[in-house]
Amino acid sequence: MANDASAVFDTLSPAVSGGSLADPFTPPADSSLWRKNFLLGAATASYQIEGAVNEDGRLPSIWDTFSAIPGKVLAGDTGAVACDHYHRWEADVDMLASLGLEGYRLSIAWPRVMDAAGVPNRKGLDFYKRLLNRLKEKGITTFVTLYHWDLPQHLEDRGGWLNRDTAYRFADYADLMSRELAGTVDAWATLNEPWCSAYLGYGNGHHAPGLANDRFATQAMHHLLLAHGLAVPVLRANDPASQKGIVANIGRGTANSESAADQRAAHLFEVQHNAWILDPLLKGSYPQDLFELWPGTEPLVLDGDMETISAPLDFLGINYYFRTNVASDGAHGFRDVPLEGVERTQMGWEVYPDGLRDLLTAFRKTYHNLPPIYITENGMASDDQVTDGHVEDTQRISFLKRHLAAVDQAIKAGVDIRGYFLWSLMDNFEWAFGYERRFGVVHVDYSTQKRTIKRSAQWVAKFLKERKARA
Ligand code: IFM
Repeated sequence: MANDASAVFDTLSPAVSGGSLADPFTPPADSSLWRKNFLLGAATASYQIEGAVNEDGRLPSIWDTFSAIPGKVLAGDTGAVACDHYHRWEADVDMLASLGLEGYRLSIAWPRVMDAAGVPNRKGLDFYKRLLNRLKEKGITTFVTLYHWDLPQHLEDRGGWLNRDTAYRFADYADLMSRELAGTVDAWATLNEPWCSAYLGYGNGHHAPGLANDRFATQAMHHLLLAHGLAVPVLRANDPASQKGIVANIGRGTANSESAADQRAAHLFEVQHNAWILDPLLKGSYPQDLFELWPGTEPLVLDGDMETISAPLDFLGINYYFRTNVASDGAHGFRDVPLEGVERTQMGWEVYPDGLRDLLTAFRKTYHNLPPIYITENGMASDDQVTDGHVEDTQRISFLKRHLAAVDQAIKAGVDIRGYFLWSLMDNFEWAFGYERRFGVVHVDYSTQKRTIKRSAQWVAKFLKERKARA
C-alpha cells in the first residue's frame, strides 16, 4: 500500500529493519521531523520510576495497596523501589541531557505532596522543585502530568473517582502544584489516560483500585473529566505562561470483515476507546453509542459539568500503541479477533504505525476545534538483555522510525502535531505486568540500578545531534 507508513520509511532508509547505527535515520529534507521546533523527548511517570514510597512523608497510593494484593501484579512486583529515581534523579537528568533529548514528560505523585487535610508536604514539593529546576538549567522543556494513576489511598477510602468530591480535591491539588511550581513547567497535563483510570480501574478491575462494573467506569470517567475541567482554570490563573492540556490514550479498531455487524463493532470499539474521552472534551457531550454498548450506564451529570469539561485546551496529548482487530460479539458489543502473522511486541500488541496516522487524520475531521497535538507516549516493550555492555533493541528502533514516519504523514495531511515523547526514558514498573515488560530506551538492572543506554537511545541521540548540526 503506497501510503503505508512502514513502506514509506523503507524507501527512506533501506536498513530500517536492521536498525544499524551505520545507517542512521535520514528523513527527507521536507520532513517535519527536521523542524527545530518539533519537540523530541521522553516520558516517565512517578509510580513507575520513583520508588521511595515511604519516604519524606509520602502517603500510600492506590497502587501501593493494589500491588500488595497477591495475584494483581505479575511476580508480585510493586513500585516500592522501582528505578529508585527519587534518589537517583540527578544522574537520570544528566543521562536524559546527554542523549540530547529536548523534552521530558514526568508526573507528580499526589500522595507525596499533600496530606488528607490538604496540608502541603514540603519535602515532597522540594523534590519536584529540585528536579524541575535542574531540567530548566539543562534547557529541557518540561511537560508535567498531575495525575498518572497514583491516587492517594485516603481518597479511595472515601470512594475514589466514584465520589464527586475527588474532582474538587484534585482542583485543590492542581492549585497547590501550580502555585508552587509556576515558572518551571512548560506544559501541564491534568490527567494521563483517563480511559485507563476509569475502565481498567473501575470497569474491569485490571488496575487499581480493582473494581469491575461498567456503571462505575462511566461515573469514574465523568468525575475524572470534571476534575480536569475544574483544574484547567486554576492552572491558567496560577501559571499563565504555561500550556494546559490533557493526555488521552487512543486505540485503533479495525473490523474483521466487511459485514455490517463487524463494521459496527469496530466503530463501537473506537467509541469506547476514543470518543468516550474526546467527545466530552471537544464536543461537550458523551457519545450516545457508548450507552448502546453498555446500556443503562449513563453517569450522573450535573448542570454545567459539560461546559466545565469542554473548556478550550492549549494542547491535546495523544498516547498510541497498537490496533485491535474486532468482530461483533453477536449482541451489542465487540470481541477481539487477534490477527495472525503480524508483528507484535513483548506485550503481544500489534505493531501498526498506520493506526496513529489514521486516527489523527480522522480526529481532525471529527473535531473542528482539535487543539495542537503532542504525541505524549509511543513506544514498545521488548525482552531486552544486556550483552557485553550493550542492548541491541533493533525492533524498537524500527518501531520508532515507523511511528515517526506516521506522525510526519499526519502532519502533511494537515494535523497540527508539535512534538513526540517516546515511552519510556527507562525500563520501569509496567503496572499489572511489573518489571518483566521493558519499555525503556535505557535498560535498568533492578538488582543494581545500573542504567545501560540501549541502541535505540543511541539512535535517537544520533538523530538529534544531526538535526542540531543542520539547524
Ligand atoms: O506504562 C504505560 C504508561 O504508564 C501509560 N501508557 C501506556 C504505557 C505502556 O503500557
